[in-house]
Amino acid sequence: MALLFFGNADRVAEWLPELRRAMPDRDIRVWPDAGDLSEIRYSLGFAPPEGVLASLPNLRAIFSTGAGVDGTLRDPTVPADVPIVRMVEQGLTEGMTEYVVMHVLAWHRDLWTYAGMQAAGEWRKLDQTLARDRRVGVMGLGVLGEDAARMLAALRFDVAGWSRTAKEIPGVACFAGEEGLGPFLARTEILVCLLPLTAQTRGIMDRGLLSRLPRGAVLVNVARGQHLVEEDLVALLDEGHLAGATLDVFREEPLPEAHPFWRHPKVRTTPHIASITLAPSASREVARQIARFEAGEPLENVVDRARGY
Ligand code: NDP
Ligand code: OXD
Repeated sequence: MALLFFGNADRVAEWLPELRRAMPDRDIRVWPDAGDLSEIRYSLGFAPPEGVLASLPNLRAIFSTGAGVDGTLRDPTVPADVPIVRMVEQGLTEGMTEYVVMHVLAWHRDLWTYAGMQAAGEWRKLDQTLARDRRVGVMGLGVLGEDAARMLAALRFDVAGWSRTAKEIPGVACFAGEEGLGPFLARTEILVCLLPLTAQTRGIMDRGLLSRLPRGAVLVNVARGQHLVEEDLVALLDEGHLAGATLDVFREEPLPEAHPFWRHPKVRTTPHIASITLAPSASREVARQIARFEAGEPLENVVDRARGY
């Protein structure tokens, strides 16, 4: 009943001791040293190499180290009858909310403008807006989006959210579906993207969608780089329709050296660290799920293959 872990050398060094601590009796193997493939019951990784999961004849569950499973699902050979479990873990949620709050506050309180003024030796006071008068919109009201929206609302921001199906979240104006998108965008000054990457959401943030934000709006993309048409964002920033962007995720990662985002004056980048799955707590979560599964209980946080998330 072995578990096969996928990751580069750094990830293996970080995760292996934690997996062994969380599941001391489990046979834990690291790809490509998988041994007898018929002994593998579980896999764990962010983007296992194409074809490998299909080569495991007795695989019972595929665990993702990420909340997003686009890395697993991009392999068309992943067996359709094996459940994929995405990572839902309190530390991952809290980390994301911290990042979102940090960047929303930074744009809201003109942190980057003041940083530029300090660099230029310029002493000048900008107008101040209170959070209650700042309209923030969160696209994706799932585990991460809802937590971030609630925390922003607790900080008194005027918060709205948009999701596929209708929601009710105290303190958050909820919009849903195609018909909800227009009014949601029209009232959003700071847009946070926390959608999963699916066939429906790939390229969703293009010129058409971003132009529906009010002039001077800001984007915080912490979901996936493929949600954004990067050239459209650069054009809208250069034209002045958008005032800035925080980008944690990119179409190509690592961000290529010559990419304009590195040096664009209105863009702040981080290297896909908005929230990092922490090996100790995530290993305990995988151990908990396997224990449930082997006790005959259903797995939690299973991906709906038809929806893609
Ligand atoms: P969930 O699956 O819990 O939530 C997804 C949300 O998106 C749901 O509210 C869902 O709507 C909504 N949604 C999906 N498709 C559509 C659509 N077509 N139109 C409108 N709404 C849609 O995901 P999580 O909150 O756990 O994670 C979100 C994403 O965050 C991950 O997929 C991953 O890509 C990214 N992420 C990034 C990290 C980073 O460090 N940068 C770290 C962790 C995650 P409904 O509720 O109606 O189903
Ligand atoms: C995730 C990520 O999906 O790290 O969890 O991006």
